[in-house]
Amino acid sequence: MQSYRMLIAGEWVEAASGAVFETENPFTGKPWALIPRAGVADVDKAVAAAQAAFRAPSWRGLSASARGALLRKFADLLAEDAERLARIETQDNGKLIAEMRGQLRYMPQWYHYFAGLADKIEGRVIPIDKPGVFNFTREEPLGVVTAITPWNSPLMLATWKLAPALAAGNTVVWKPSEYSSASALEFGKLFEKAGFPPGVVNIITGFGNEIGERLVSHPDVAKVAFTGGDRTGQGVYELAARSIKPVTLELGGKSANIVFDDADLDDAVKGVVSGIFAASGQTCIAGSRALVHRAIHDAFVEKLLAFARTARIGDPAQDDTQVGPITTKPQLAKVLDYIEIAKAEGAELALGGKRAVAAQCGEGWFVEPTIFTGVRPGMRIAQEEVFGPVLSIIPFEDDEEAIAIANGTIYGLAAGVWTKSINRALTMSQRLEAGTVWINTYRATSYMSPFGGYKRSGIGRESGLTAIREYLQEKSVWIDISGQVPNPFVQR
Ligand code: TXE
Repeated sequence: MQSYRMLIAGEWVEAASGAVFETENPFTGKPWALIPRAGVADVDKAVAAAQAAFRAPSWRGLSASARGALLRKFADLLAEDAERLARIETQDNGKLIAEMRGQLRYMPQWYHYFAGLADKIEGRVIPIDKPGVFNFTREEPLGVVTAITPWNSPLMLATWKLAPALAAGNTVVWKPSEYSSASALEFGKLFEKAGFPPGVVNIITGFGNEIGERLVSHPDVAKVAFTGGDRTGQGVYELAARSIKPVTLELGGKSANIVFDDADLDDAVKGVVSGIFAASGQTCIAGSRALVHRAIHDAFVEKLLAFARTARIGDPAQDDTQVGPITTKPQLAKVLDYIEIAKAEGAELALGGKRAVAAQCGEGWFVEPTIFTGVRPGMRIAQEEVFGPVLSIIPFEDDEEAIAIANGTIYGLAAGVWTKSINRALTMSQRLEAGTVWINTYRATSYMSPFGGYKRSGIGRESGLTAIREYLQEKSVWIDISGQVPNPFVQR
């Protein structure tokens, strides 16, 4: 079994306690590597290293352009190492190799984009209302940022945090999910190779319930950037509030993919399938509710079932596999539980509904692509995030009802709209309460476009121009140019 170490202050180290944990391959169900199990002492060491690096001239003294150059160098190394990292991630979290190759090919763009922004972070001169005074602003980094990331897209979701945080001049303590630490530790080697000073990026591995609290509440951590489940996110937010820390939170959803009666049904079928069965539904943007206009409901469902049945399930490391395993054992149990809940609520099972045990699934943690029809908006299966390949089809009568159902959850991460009408497309883009609305497409994201949630789906935005603001603070500088400091006892 392979043994990993974590990255603190530029050194590859074991946990102070020497403890390790096993990480498992979801396709074989077997452990394949040992990961350091950090404790509170390791958190403190990593934060101290990041704090020292933040203040050191080797980072603080770098010009913004030099910071950008480091990020570009990192992007190039990442591109060179893409295939290897893709394979490790597939082995550790069961994502399809085909998807991982796509992600890794695209990921360097985040570093290039934010490298380009690094030396365009500018303050303003304020035409202040007081005579004899010059006032300007500086945009400054926050300090030590902790990035806490989940297992569903380990490197990509970390990239969304690391690229802007570093471009803005912060230092980072990154804690990947305990279910997907290996690729993070491999990734860490590239920061070293690119020439980032020691301590600028630290990676500590371990369990959220053991070290999460210390990371979030540490007095020297200036900001928390978190992606994960909404309960955990709520706890992180409450804890961060106690020490008045800014947060960005990305907390999943129950996104609606709305198919109108004027849609191209073949396209809509592809969009709905990609929305829920890609990554076996383990994406925050999963289109887990298909809202379908009654006039086309039966025709749409027939086409959808026919297409969904063609999905090739199996070994995620094979190029032509289309549906891979569930990443974690608890998640497998959770998905199967929700299937039972849906049945008990009276939803009609139209496809799948079981743990997949086909020969090509081996001992892996697979769930059959599952589709429920006749789902009512108030059912738990239509309200709660399953995070698995389980689609709920909900019929609707008209546009108003579609909007009411789509907006009728606590979440607001994304929505899809399938229509040929430009009026309807624009109206929907305005009225849907979601941070991202896709029209006649689904799942598109880019380093250039802001991503984040409305309502309980989160706070703040990742990617795009606005993302770098999440990692900066504004300082106002006042300079007296009158040369006359007034008598403080005389009111002006
Ligand atoms: O996530 P957690 P889990 C949803 C999905 C899934 C559910 C649970 O519905 O079924 O969350 O998944 C760290 N303080 N999403 O349990 O716990 C943890 O170590 C600080 C949605 O895996 O949110 C990991 O690094 N950190 C989603 C990270 O939080 C703590 C992605 C996320 O784990 C902590 C994943 C604590 N007290 C799951 N406890 C999305 N938005 O895409 C845990 N962590």
